[in-house]
Amino acid sequence: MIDFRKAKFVLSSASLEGCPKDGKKEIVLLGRSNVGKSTLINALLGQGLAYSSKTAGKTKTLNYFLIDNSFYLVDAPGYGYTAYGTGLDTMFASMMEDYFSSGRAAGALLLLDVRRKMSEDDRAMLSLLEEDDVPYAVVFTKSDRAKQSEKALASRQLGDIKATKIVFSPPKEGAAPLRALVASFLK
Ligand SMILES: Nc1nc2c(ncn2[C@@H]2O[C@H](COP(=O)(O)OP(=O)(O)O)[C@@H](O)[C@H]2O)c(=O)[nH]1
Ligand SMILES: [Mg+2]
Repeated sequence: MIDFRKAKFVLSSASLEGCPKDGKKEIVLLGRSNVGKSTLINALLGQGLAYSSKTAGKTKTLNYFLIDNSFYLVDAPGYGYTAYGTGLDTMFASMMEDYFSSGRAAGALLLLDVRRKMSEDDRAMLSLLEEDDVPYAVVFTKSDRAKQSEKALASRQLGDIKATKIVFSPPKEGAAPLRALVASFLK
């Protein structure tokens, strides 16, 4: 059993060269700014770690949290607020392309706001995951604010996308389903 409460912030890096080299598995969290990534990390870890180590401003870094001395949770920079409003900015896009093609990610959680339509950026992220065969799950956030009909619509938007697993967050049962999801990528 992984003890998610045994967690610490390790480093932030704007390039693959600066990422840990100890070969521990990594689970990466992806999603637009404000989708609820930090909130999800804190729920998983049962503590407020993600806020305190949040990098300020426009710094686009991969933020590494070591969990139970066994694997990394990686908080990827939020996208969606670029200089031109739409489209992944090129620095960020190429960092994520390098990241996924490096094979570092044992799994990914793509966070989508249950009440919003998927953006171009969300779809670009999905394409990267599919191209590099990264196992991933979709986590619909803010489902406590959504009606049942909105949830149904959100799932349908995914259409034929291959995500094997879909979770609505925050689930009534708390963090357990999310932790199980993360653990499933570490087998
Ligand atoms: N109601 C509700 N609010 C949420 C949820 N997740 C995040 N939020 C709120 O959405 C805002 C952005 O969340 P944050 O975790 O900082 O997003 P990030 O930019 O993706 O890291 C904050 O005000 C959170 O309190 C959720 O599941 N339900
Ligand atoms: Mg955040």
